[in-house]
Parts: sequence; C-alpha cells; structure tokens
Amino acid sequence: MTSRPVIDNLSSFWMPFTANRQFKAAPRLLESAKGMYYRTTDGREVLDGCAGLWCVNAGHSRDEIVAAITQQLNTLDFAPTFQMGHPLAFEAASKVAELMPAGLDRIFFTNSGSESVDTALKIALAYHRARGEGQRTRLIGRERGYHGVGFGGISVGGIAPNRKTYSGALLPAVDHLPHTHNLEHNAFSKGQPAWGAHLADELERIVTLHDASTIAAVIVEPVAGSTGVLVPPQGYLQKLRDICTKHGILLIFDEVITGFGRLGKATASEYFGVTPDLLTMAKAINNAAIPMGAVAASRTIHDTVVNNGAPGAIELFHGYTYSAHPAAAAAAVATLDLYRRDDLFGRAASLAPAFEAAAHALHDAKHVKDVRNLGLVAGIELEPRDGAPGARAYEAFVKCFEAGVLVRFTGDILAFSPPLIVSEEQIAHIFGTVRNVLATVQ
Ligand code: PXG
Ligand code: PLP
Repeated sequence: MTSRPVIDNLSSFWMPFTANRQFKAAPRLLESAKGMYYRTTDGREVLDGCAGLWCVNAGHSRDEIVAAITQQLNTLDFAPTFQMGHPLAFEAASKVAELMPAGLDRIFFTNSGSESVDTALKIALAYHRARGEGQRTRLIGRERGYHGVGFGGISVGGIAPNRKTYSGALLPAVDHLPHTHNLEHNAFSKGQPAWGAHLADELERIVTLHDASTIAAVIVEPVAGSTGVLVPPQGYLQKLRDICTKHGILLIFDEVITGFGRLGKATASEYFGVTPDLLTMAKAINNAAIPMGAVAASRTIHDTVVNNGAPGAIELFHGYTYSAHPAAAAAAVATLDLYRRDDLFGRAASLAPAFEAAAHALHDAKHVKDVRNLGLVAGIELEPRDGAPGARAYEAFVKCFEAGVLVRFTGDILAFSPPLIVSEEQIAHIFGTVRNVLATVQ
C-alpha cells in the first residue's frame, strides 16, 4: 500500500530530483526512523537499503549523535567562523583530519557535497595561482560523474540531464574523461573489473589537446555512485594519479559517497591505496544528522595558499555562513567517535563478502543484465523496458517500498548502500525482496 498523506496540501514543497506530479498523486511519506528502519506515515516499517541517500552510515537517530546535537544547540546555537571561531569547529576538523589519507589534514567545512565540490575546484585554482601558475584554469571531469548541482559541479559532472537545461551557463574550460562502464567486458564483475585501466590513458590525450600548463585539476568519484554504481577497473585510479603527478595537475577524489566506511575503510583513497590532492566529503561525515560537508586539502596546497597571502590578509576568498556550524560540528564529533567505538568501517569490510554474494545471487533474476559491487555498495542494472527507459526500475523501487524495503534507483539501475550496522539477515532480506519484486515487474 502506498501511504496516504497526513497533511492535505503537498503543493508548496517543490521537491528536489523528483517527479513532483507523479509523487504528489501517490506520495511516499516517512515519519520517523530508528536504526535500520524507517516508519511511514501509515505505520509501516521499511528496511533502509540505501542509508537514506547513501548518508546515514551509523543507522538512524543514534542516541549519541542526537544527544550531542541537543546539548550543542542548548549551549551555542550559532557562532560565526569568519574572523571568529568556536572550539568544536577545530575539534571536528582534527577528527576528520585523523581519518584522511596521510598528508590531507587541512579541512575546509561546507554544508553539502555540492558545496564541497565547488570549494575543492576553487581551492585548486587558488593553489595554482598562489604558486604562479594562474593560467591553469581548466578542469577535467568524467562522463557519468556526479558532483552535485552547483554550476561547478554540473560543469565537471557528466550526467546529461543534469547539464542540458543549464548548458549555456556551464564553466567555460572543462573537458571530460570517458566513463568506465562497459558490460561487454565487465558484466557481473565481483569487485573491481579486470578490464578498463587503459581508459585512464585518455587523460594523456586530453592533456596533449589542451596542454598541461592550462589544466588545474581532475575530479572523479573513486566509485561513481549516483550514476548507478560504477566500480573503477583494477589499476585505473593509480594511472590517473600517475598522469596527474607527471603533469602537475591536482587530483580530486569526490568521496561524498565513498567517505566514512562505505568501502570498509575511512576513505576510498585508503581502500584503493591512491592518494588525491584534495578530497571532498559530506553525507556520512556526521551521519547526515545536520547538513555538513568538507574538503580535505593536502598540507602543500593549504600552505601554498595560506603562506602566499599578505600578513593580515584573508588568504582564500571563500566560505559559507554555516561553515562548521556548531550543531553540525557536534554531530560530526559524535559520529566519528561512534564509527570508531563500534568499528563500523571494520564491520562494513567484514560484511562485504556476504553483501557481494547476496547481490550477485540476483544474476539470474528477471530483467537483470548486470550486478556490480564493492564494499557495502551494489548496483543491479535492469534491461530497460522498450520505449520507456527508467520505468522498470521505478516500478521495482515502488514495489520494494510497498514490500517494506527502501532502495534507490537511477535510470534502470537499482542501487544499494545500507547503513553499516546492517545485519547479514537484513542483507538477505533486502536482496530477497528485490528478487521477488523483479519477478512481478513488467
Ligand atoms: N558528489 C558526489 C560524489 C555525490 O554523490 C554530491 C557530490 C552532492 O552532494 P549534495 O550533498 O550536494 O547532494 C553527491 C551527492 C543518488 C543521490 O540518488 C546521490 C547524491 C545525492 C542525492 C541522491 O544517487 N550524491
Ligand atoms: N545571498 C546573500 C544575499 C547573502 O547575504 C549570503 C550570505 O551572507 C549568501 C547569499 C550566501 O549564503 P551562505 O553563506 O549561507 O552560503
């Protein structure tokens, strides 16, 4: 049963990334959440197979995080961080820095992944300018990349519908690497596909075309999430790293989804053993309890920019009213403590084989043309319905929700990214429900 609205007017809220008319004709409303479960407004429990939007890695409404936020709001609700500070901002930054790859220990706070991406792109330009290479302004993204919805993010992003309407106003100096999705070679890969590292060599072609001296940075998601879970081919990320290093180009890993345990390590960088120069994060940084994002910059980048400023002058003209908001910072400190106390990244790593097996058990389920996975993230790609791309996955998504399991879909791909507290039984239940639902999907 689709839930009935408990309020009678759904029209004022213009919903993000939503088919508004379709949704409002048959809404799905969540009222509360605890641990692995949402509760709908009509009183049904729904198992969260996607950690909200890939963000609630410690599970919902965790007491420790709620208490920290509540106490913080009662103590210091807001404090400016422009030419002022508050202790928790510094504590949160130190705690985030501890989890970052070695050397990336300078943390700039934002309020979302989109802001983190724009911030990282701007830091890249500031760095090159500070070291006397201000002509390096070109940014390289990748087809099918998702880097949020700011003008910077959609410019380097590679999801066509997110760009089309705004195409006349995108950043002028951008190019894109090819994506790495290829079912002919890589269908049903478990973990990293064997084929495709050579696609990183396309960066050499782009560098030759524009000349290295004009290129500021390359930005990629280590595992592309939003586009439908694309796992990097073996060796691919290291090749990108090597080419960037060779040409003095900064490498940015957008870890908004992969950060904080999704792959069983604090970062994808740690998981793959490849260190970027800048790393963007958001979402699970504070279990999504309060909006927050951040950019980790290498010491070199930070020091180059900061030491280049005149004494007493602002070094980086950038920041948000809510950068390091006290409630968000309190949530981050409590969340990072919880991840450590409960070893949730280790838990994700130890669950990954069972998760992989449960996902790949659907290789012969109806409509399935690919299953792919890494850590606690998986994608199941469906054969699109003739003439109606996306309709089949949408039907599967709605039926899963009605059957008590929340999954995410994009195009005809179902995506799975449960909170890291998920149990093996719950993993089996998620994929078992999907199998049953797919059998009934047109
Ligand atoms: N970069 C990456 C890699 C992301 O995954 C963003 C930037 C933007 O973050 P904000 O906080 O501005 O949304 C993201 C966000 C989905 C989905 O359905 C994915 C995201 C957000 C919402 C939905 O796949 N990723
Ligand atoms: N627009 C106006 C008129 C503002 O005054 C400000 C901030 O002071 C902003 C936008 C930016 O808002 P934020 O700092 O929350 O990103």
